[in-house]
This record gives sequence, structure tokens and C-alpha cells, in this order.
Amino acid sequence: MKLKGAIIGCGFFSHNHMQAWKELKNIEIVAACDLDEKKVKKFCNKFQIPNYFTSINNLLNSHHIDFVDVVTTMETHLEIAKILSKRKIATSMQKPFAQNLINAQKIVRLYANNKTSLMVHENFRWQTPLLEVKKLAKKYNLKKPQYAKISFRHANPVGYTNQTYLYDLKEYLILDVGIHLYDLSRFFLGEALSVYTVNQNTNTKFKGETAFTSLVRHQNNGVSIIDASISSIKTPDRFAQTLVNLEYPNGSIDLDYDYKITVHKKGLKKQHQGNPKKLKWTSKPWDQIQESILNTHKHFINCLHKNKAHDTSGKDNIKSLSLVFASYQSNKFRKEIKLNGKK
Ligand code: NAD
Ligand code: 89Y
Repeated sequence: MKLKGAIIGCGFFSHNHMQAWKELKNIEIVAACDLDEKKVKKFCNKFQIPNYFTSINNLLNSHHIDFVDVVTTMETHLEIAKILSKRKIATSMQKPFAQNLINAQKIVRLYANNKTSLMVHENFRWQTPLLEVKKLAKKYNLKKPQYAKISFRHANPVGYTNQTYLYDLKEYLILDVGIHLYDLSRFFLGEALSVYTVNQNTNTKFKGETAFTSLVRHQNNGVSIIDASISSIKTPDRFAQTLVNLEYPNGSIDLDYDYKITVHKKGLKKQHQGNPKKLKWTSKPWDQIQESILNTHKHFINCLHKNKAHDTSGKDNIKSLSLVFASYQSNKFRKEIKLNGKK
């Protein structure tokens, strides 16, 4: 069955979302909406989308829509969620899905009360190299992870010059990138119990933190070290690759630069590659992120067809977002913060 969708927000990142929608045969994006008329017109011309709007309500009054893809920044999400959930429109919403936990909970409640699907577009766990690590752990029978190091350290300005709204955020890198990395720590080690984080500002163009280091305790007794920086000079710079080391009682897996994956078990060392699939619109350095958008869209649509909760439903993503805000508390009070109000 062909589903009809609309895109809300036609800024920098939406072009990748739209390219990915065009890969899917049973999807038709019938309308786009942006507050900026020039922008939405240009976007619709580029992608041959037949209808443009500057008001979400006008869009929904004019077309039957099965789902909406929201690609706007976090401070707009609650108001948009009020409109979409009231009309029971299944929604995929970009990360971070709210700028505080109260708004995130409000958004989740709105969709739950209206019995409507809400997925947070949390795409890092859908990157091919990271999916490959998970698959290899299964293949090599590596179970009960006890340690993870998850790292995103770069100095390529392309990581922020397209997203100038990031400069003024009082809380920057944990909300923008930490959210992905905490989600990965849950993806690999399961739910978290607490976090201890130290923030740094290494670039005074930004109001918020531009580097952070976190130590997360997990319910399975495992520990993750999670760190990110926008001032980490390497030659060559491999923005936007995420590096991962995972350890299990019977072996370990390393995801290194250029998607090189090494599996170690007693007496065994195996090399694998986890390169993202090349698509005609993907290019370095964004390729692994761009391809993951297609994987994330597919998951969104498959779950709608099966009437199943998304792996990164709003409810699930609150757990990753809780780590984000607990981290800010931890840095502020210089102490370990337990999640879910636990002592
Ligand atoms: P942007 O500012 O370039 O674009 C957002 C657009 O939304 C703007 O054109 C704005 O006019 C429009 N908008 C805002 N409120 C609206 C409303 N009520 N109705 C219609 N349009 C509205 O932002 P961006 O860089 O494209 O980022 C969008 C989101 O994508 C952010 O949350 C960002 O964190 C996220 N992002 C995610 C990844 C990833 O890998 N997951 C990468 C980059 C950006
Ligand atoms: O906004 C960030 C994200 O979600 O992934 C990378 C990014 O675009 C900036 O580094």
C-alpha cells in the first residue's frame, strides 16, 4: 500500500530526508511546509513535490496525509506535536525531540492519548557500521557486554557551519550529538542507571559545551565511556564517524576509522568492513549519516505497516534524553546522577 507523507521543515538536513524518501517505492511525499515561503518553494521545485505550504494546519486541511516527517529544530516540536497528534497523524520527529524532559514527556503523552505513532528520528543506531557491529556480536556469540567506549571526536567545521543555530545554545554538544551516543550505549549495553559527566568549552564561538566525557553505569553492571569533541585535530579528519570498542567476557569488537571492524576472541582475530552503502546522493563526509536516514525511514514505515512500536519511539527516546539532562546536572553539581530519581 502506498503511503502519502508530508515534510515539515525544509532547512539544511531536510534535503537528506527527502532524498531518502525518494528511494522508497511505496512512499509519496505529497506536500512540504516551511514558515519561510521562499525556502519551501525552492525545496518543492528541487524534489518535484506538488504542494507547498507555510502553515501545517493549511496543509492538513488540504490533503489526506498518512504520516509526517518533522525536520525542524527542537524548540518547535511541542507546538507541532500538538497539531499533528490531535489529528492522529503518525509522526517521525528529528532528534533532539525536546529541549527539556518536561516537553519531551508532554509530547509523548499527546501521542499516547491520541493513540498515534511517534518515532524519534534517532539515526545513529541505524548507521551500517554500527548495525554491522551488532550483527557481528551475534555471529561470534559475544554476549553480556561489560564495557563500551563510544567516541565522536572531530574538528571539521562542516559539523556545525551548516547548523548555525548551534552557536547560541547554552547546552550544545550533549544535546546535539551526545543524544546519539547515549542512545548507542543503550543499543549495545542496555538501560542506564547513572551518569557522571565533565564538560569543556574548547571553542569560544559557542555558548555551550563543545566537548564532554561521560561515564555511564548500566543495569547489566556494564560501563560505557562516551565522549565527543569538535576540537579534536586529526589528519585526516574523519567527521562524522563514530568509533566503538565493546568488550564481552569471551571477546571484544572494535569499530575503527573507515569502518574497519575487528573481532577478537581467544586465539582468533577477524577483520570485517562496515562501509555504508553508496547511494547516488550520498557523499563524504556525511555518507554514513545520510545512508542511515534511509534505514531509519524504512524502520518508521515498516512499524506503521505492522502496527508495532518503533525501536526509538518517543517513549524509548526519553531514556536517551534522560541521560542528556542528567549529564548537564552531573557537570553542574560535579557528581554522579542517578536516573529515574533513584538514590
Ligand atoms: P534548519 O534550521 O536548517 O531547518 C529547520 C527549518 O524548519 C527552517 O527552515 C524553519 O523555517 C522550519 N520551521 C521551523 N518551525 C516550523 C514550523 N512550525 N512549520 C514549518 N516549518 C518550520 O535546521 P536543520 O539543520 O535542518 O536541523 C533540523 C533538525 O535536524 C535539528 O533538530 C537537528 O538537530 C537535526 N539534525 C539531525 C541530524 C542527524 O544526523 N540526525 C543531522 C543534522 C541535523
Ligand atoms: O546535528 C548533528 C547530528 O545530529 O549529527 C551530526 C550533526 O549534524 C552535527 O555534527
